[in-house]
Amino acid sequence: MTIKPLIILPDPVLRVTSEPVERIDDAVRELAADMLETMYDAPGIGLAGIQIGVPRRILVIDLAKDEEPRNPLVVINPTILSVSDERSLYEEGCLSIPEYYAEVERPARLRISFQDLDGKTQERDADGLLATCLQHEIDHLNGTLFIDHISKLKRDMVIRKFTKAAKRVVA
Ligand code: GNR
Ligand code: NI
Repeated sequence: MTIKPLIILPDPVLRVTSEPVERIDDAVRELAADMLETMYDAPGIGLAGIQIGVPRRILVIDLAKDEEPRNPLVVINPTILSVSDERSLYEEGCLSIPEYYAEVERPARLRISFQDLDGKTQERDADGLLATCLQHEIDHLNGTLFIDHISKLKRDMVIRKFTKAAKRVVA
């Protein structure tokens, strides 16, 4: 298991559409383990493959609190089957946009189908923070970031700030 470097805004890799995981083999299980270790180290509650530069449709989530036992969820090739009309508002952050937070409105509940690490197809209903996190991660698989759901003014501001910061690092 390895902690991988995170891809940070405005890296264009974050805009890539990830491809399906074709075969759930040991390499995919190792990728999932690396993603979980990277997420726990950050620390974060979710991570998509593209955030460590792997353009595959895989995401990991763990919503367990610090004092609770770990509860990792690995989601491969997810499909959103349905979403609720009801919306919910959460203050979101992203490991690829460090220390920036903004409220995002999304469907409050959804039902997804996905493959697990054994290659078995599962269905799952989610609400609350899990629903928000799943949608945030599935967005990453499609090259979408949470700042795409806020006002253009705020989005342009944060992109400009991170673009300037990236230029300072190179200089
Ligand atoms: O760690 C994370 N916290 C978070 C908080 C609210 C809504 C979504 C998230 S996901 C984020 C980790 C991340 O960037 N996943 O892609
Ligand atoms: Ni994110």
